[in-house]
Amino acid sequence: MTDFTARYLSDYQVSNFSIATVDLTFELADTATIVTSTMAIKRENKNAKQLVLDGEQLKLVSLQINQQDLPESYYQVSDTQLALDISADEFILTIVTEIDPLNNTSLEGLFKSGGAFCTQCEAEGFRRITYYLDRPDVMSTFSTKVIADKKSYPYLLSNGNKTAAGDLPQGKHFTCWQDPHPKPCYLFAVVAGDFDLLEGSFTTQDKRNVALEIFVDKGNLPKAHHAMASLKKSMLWDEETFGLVYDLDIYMIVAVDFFNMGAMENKGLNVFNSKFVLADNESATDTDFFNIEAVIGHEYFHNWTGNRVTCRDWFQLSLKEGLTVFRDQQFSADMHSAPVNRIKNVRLLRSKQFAEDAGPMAHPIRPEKVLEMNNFYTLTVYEKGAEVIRMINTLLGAAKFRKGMDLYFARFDGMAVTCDDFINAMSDASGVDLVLFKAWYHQSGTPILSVEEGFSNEQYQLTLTQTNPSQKDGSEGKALHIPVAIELIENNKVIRRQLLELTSEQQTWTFDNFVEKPVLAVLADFSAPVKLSINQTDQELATVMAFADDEFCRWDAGQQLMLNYIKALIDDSSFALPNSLLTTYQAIFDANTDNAFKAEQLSLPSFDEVVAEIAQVDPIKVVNAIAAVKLFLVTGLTASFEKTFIDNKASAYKYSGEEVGQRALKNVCLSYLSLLEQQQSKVVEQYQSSDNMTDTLAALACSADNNLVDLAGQLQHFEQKWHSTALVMDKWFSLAAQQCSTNIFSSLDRLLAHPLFSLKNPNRARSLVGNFSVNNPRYFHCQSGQGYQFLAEQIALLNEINPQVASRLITPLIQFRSFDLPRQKLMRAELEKLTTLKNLSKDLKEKLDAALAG
Ligand code: B3K
Ligand code: ZN
Repeated sequence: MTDFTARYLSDYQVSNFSIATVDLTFELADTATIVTSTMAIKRENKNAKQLVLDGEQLKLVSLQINQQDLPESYYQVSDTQLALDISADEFILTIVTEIDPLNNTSLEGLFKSGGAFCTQCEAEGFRRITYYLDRPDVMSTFSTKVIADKKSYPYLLSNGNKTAAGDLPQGKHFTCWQDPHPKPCYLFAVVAGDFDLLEGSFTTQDKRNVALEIFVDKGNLPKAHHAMASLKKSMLWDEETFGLVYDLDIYMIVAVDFFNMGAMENKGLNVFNSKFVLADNESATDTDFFNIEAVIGHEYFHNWTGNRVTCRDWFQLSLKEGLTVFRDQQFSADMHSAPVNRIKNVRLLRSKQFAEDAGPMAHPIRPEKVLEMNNFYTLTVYEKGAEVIRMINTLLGAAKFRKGMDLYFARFDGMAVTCDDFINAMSDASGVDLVLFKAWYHQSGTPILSVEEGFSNEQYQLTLTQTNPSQKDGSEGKALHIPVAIELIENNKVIRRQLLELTSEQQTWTFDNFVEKPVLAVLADFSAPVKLSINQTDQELATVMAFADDEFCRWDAGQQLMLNYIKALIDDSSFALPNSLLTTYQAIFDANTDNAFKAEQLSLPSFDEVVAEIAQVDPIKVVNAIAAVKLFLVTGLTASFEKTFIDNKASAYKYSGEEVGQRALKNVCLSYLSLLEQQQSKVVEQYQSSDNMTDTLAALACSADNNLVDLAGQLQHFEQKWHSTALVMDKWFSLAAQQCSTNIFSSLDRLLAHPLFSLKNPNRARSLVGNFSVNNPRYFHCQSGQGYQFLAEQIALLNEINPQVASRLITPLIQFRSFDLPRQKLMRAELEKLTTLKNLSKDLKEKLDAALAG
């Protein structure tokens, strides 16, 4: 019987016992791996009588205290715990457990991914390996011995440095590892397998040599070079930017095909979804190359923000995740175009995090109540968490922010701490008062920032008002400390730039000496994660688009303009779009800006971004309105789209900033042109002539989104060419699921039955099921409810196989309140059905309860 008791931040207590050292031995076998754990334990709280260890899905084989068997009357075992009555204050506890990695489809704890053994312990997976104090504030020194068949598993890896290795009878061998840095068990890892190994090295600023090793499936070595280069860039960047130097002699990355998320920062032994390691010019897109560098960076940066300084408890997750996302965003911005990266961050936040904040699972970046911790690796904790760190950076300025980071490490290196500890370090180092700012950590929901302007007697008045949504407990949302960066434009020139700090519900600023009312560019660089409510005329928006200094504002004004017209079309589908829009859009083509930025300017707000703006909207109206604006623009400006498309056809593929920008711009133009029948031959031609995955997929997406006649042939050709490359077949399943056709449901059935499809593989499940429900809105939201039913059926199956993946994929259904009442009813009905599942996981239970409450 699953335990559905929630845990609360307010219940935190320090551990009654500590574990100074852990020695682990793994005797690896498919269905019966034996784990021996020997721990040096000390009672820290004299009043604590029982030692209660966490453990799930374990077979207890034996139990010894100081090498003596413990009589059964001294301990109790349940489905989730091992409770021991021990009188000694310091003792050695030896526990032997048996586990079944082969049948572990949840991919938590020890499991098999393809032919390799690997582990995933964060958040609470270590308890599926052995009984332990599975909480991040219990930090111990780990040593590990791994034993396995030598032929099948030539590489036996764990955290830290290798201390011994040798052969054993019966074709087995062993390797021993010692990690000198005390760590919580969520950072523990073991991997065993037969890999190709790419070796490299990095010399630290203090002239130490670090061996870099990337392990990939046999035959994939040529695809690991970009990952290696990215790792070296990350190591150098962290030294140069934050003075943070790597602290072991070896850094290993293992790429596996079956993985619940992107990657995991285990100390000295990262495990990665192969999607974020493998790339070559033929099989990877520009986005893949970019993401690999970003995720390699993210995991590497965790070595300091996460591993050296970790979380006291899981409610503090954003301490390491928000901060590390901020760091990886800064890294990407330094490696590529800062404004384009910022735009991408904001698009993600607006399309996905705003929806989460408005939905039933809304939570502060530091949640207060959790049933299943894995449900809280969210866009809120990660992306909004990063925005909160960014606001601190904005309020302090870069130099003081760096001083704050230095103080944070000086105070807390080797410790498990809280978000408050972080903010206090920032405020102590800088002298900046962050008391009010702390509310960002305990308030959920997206603030609305309303802007009122006034002008009289050469004075410009700006009034900012913040409205914060009411909280889950019914309390009112309180005023937050919001940094609002603005520019004022007069005569097509920015003449004033200022950082305003809104610290109460409403404040007014007055600016003197203006001949006429200036044009406002607000939220420069998106200085706060808020929704903006502002009435600017088309003329003002066009001025901001053309003359603001801040690139984000220039881009955002264009988005605002388009959004206004998309909304008008949602209200009234016969609304006539004005020709002035064409003039404004033509100016984007004509401006002397870089291609990647232009590509972002030409891209309309996405389905999700529009949904986030309108209460209880009819999703089909959203799809139609966006399509109508797109058609209007391409019909009016065909020549510009066509010329830009042709001018940006690059020669042989190269992954470099300039070419990436060219391809992005060209492919945005193709996406517009593909709406016009007489232009559709361009799609076919690009598909046929492309030498790279970015252009191939762009062409395929045009075919799928417009259901072009060539789609079937293209998909077949693509499948023949790539059927044995797993990561590329994920793309194939995604595209096939995106087909905008009335036949989609029979296609989906065929895809589910495809020999290469399996719900057990998270990447596959996400490609097909996830992509259909997120990127095929016309059919996911079709009036019959078939789309919702399809998703719910797959979730029901995944509930048994892999609850974490099931719980991720359910997101579009639980956000039903964003849509009109008929859809709400249909989606709700599917959710209600899911509540009756046998063996309902905690992951789903938590979300279903939240969604169906009230
Ligand atoms: N810390 C891991 C995520 C673990 C997710 C557990 N469900 C990867 C990362 O954020 O870097
Ligand atoms: Zn992370």
